[in-house]
Amino acid sequence: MMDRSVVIVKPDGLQRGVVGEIIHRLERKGLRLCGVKMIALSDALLDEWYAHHKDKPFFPGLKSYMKSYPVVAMLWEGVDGVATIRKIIGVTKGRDAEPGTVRGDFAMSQQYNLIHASENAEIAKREIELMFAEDEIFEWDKLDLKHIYTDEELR
Ligand code: 3AN
Repeated sequence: MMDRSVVIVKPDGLQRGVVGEIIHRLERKGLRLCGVKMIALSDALLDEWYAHHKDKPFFPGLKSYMKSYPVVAMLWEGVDGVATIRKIIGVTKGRDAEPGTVRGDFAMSQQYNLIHASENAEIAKREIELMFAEDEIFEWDKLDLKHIYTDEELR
């Protein structure tokens, strides 16, 4: 089934100049870009976004890091897109992430790990509502889908 993941190139990703690299990897994979914008994250949004981390000792630092520079927020879609993109980004700690993943190839830190992607389909739905207005999401006919998936996979 097609699903959508919110991908954020975090402030360190912007500073490290990997925005294009990340878009390139997701594009090449065959995923469809449904939205993209640069945004300065607000306190209110971050409180909701990272509600599950609000009692963690690293929460204040995480928030100020996410507000330190703008981020690039994107919406990507594919069959099992959420799970596929989690594999592409690698595990949270850059030092542990497999080579070949975004974090494995470009990150060392547990906090400065360049990229966010929705953890599962349910969280993705909440993140899409938080991050994108309806008119920022684009349904467009990706003409090579028939070469990326079989008809059965697209059903
Ligand atoms: P992921 O981004 O891999 O889903 P989460 O949801 O556990 O990881 O954490 C969200 C963000 O919080 C991470 N991307 C990272 O920036 C930061 N973070 C997570 N764990 C730690 C930690 N132990 N120390 C500092 N920052 C952390």
